[in-house]
Amino acid sequence: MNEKTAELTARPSWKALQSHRDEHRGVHLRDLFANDAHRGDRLACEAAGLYVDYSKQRVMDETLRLLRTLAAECGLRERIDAMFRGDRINTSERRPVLHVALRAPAGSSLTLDGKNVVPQVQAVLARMEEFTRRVRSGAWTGHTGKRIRTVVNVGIGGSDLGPVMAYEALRWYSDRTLAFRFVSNVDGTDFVEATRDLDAAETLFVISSKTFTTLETMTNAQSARAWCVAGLGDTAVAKHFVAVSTNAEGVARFGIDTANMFGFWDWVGGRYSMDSAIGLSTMLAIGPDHFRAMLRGFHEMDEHFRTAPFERNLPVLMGLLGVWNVNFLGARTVAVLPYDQYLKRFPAYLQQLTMESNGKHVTLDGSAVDYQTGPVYWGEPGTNGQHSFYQLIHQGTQVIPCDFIAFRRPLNALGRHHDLLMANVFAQTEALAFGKTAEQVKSEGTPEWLVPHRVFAGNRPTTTILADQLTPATLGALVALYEHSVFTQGAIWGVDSFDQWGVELGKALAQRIIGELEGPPGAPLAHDSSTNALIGRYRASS
Ligand code: G6Q
Repeated sequence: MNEKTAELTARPSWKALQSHRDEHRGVHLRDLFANDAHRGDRLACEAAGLYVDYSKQRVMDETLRLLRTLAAECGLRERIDAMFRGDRINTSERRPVLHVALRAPAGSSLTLDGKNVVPQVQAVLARMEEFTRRVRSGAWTGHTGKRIRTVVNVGIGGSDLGPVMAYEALRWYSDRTLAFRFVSNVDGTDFVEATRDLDAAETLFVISSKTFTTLETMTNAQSARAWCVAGLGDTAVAKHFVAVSTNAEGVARFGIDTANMFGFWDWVGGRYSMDSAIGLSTMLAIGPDHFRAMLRGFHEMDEHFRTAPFERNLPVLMGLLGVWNVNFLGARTVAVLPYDQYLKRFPAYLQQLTMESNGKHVTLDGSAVDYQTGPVYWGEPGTNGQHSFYQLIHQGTQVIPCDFIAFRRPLNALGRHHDLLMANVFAQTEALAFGKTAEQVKSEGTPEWLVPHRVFAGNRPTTTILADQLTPATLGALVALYEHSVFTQGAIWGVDSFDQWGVELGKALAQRIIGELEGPPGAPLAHDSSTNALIGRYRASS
């Protein structure tokens, strides 16, 4: 049993925030806007091409001041400096956390154990660029001399969600003569459906796995090799497989020439790796120049996070607002609502980034937390969500803070579509903040019995992130914004945002059960009665 309890809730600023919340419980966003004609401009901030309006969050100047005091008491400044300094801030894995080095410009310096890591990052980027140019120009051909038409990224978790999200997000910039598929699930359906209409002679597999030991990826990679060999013979593997990994030995053992391996380092966490070599499929899709532009967007946000005062530091503000909503207003989930079809996988990507990072029950020193940590993130692109779950956000019984993400200019201008899309963004945040009172409903001639159903309480917190257009640089800045706001929250909650021990137990139990499913049919089982019965039924059917 865990003896120690975390100190956060005993901090003076935490207590001050609780009293502040209790004192202003009855204050509605309607009042806050009525009392400050400039609130909408004042509580907004811009950096790296992202305009963030947080005026529709349930905060006052005093709330923000107290949140900044909390950040100071929790040592946020020191934590940021420690990350950029290459300290081993991922303490439970004893690793530094240096994804910011992945987007540091050539010629700059970020040192780890006295060594500048930027040159090695740039060297891998240069190799990725060279390979990308060869594939895109047709200089790299398959085993039979045909050019590559389809790239299949095989990976899972951080080695899948970033690549697939970025590919979808930047599809507009992609080379349409190349097709991209993503295989992650160990469910054979994923592989079979992804490859059923492909010609092996024109297909390139990118096996993306930091460790090169992950069960799902290794299983899919073996199936991919068998599929390729069945079509083209044993000697074809060299021209149809490349690897992205930190494990050169594992790559070689699998049969991929390490000359066709793109490396990265143990200081890049899986969910923070889409801008490392794990982004090879992204670079193949959008080309080296757009990839570099994406890195510049990331870097601009990194610099903003590192240097801007907390009053106008976007990741810090968003992180602190998240803490306010979760720990003081009782929010348990956050909805991420991109009003851009290209960002359809962004909520899924953010789910891993936020929930694997901050879904923790102990602090860095192993003390049990007595407060909520990471909330559940979920979402769908607008306007689709409006016709399904928005009902609960507007009139349900729980506070669901929402992040709306939108762009001033569309990538696909089509008639009135963009005006209609954007009208919905603005309308939703307005409706959620201000609602509709019973008096307003009655004044519209609504029959008395229907009035309660048509009332909107309002006071539902939202943030709107508005950028000019969805570009590679904007995507980089947007991802970095969330990465660093997750970091900010982790620093307040005192957790290790860079480990993921919670995924281990299920993996280990599955290893044992695999043996039981594939072993002798009648072998005795020693699980609980439920697990025994389920395995028994499965074995009986196979
Ligand atoms: C992310 C996690 C996890 C990881 C996958 C894939 O932060 O560590 O999602 O990315 O388990 O791991 P490999 O890249 O090693 O196959």
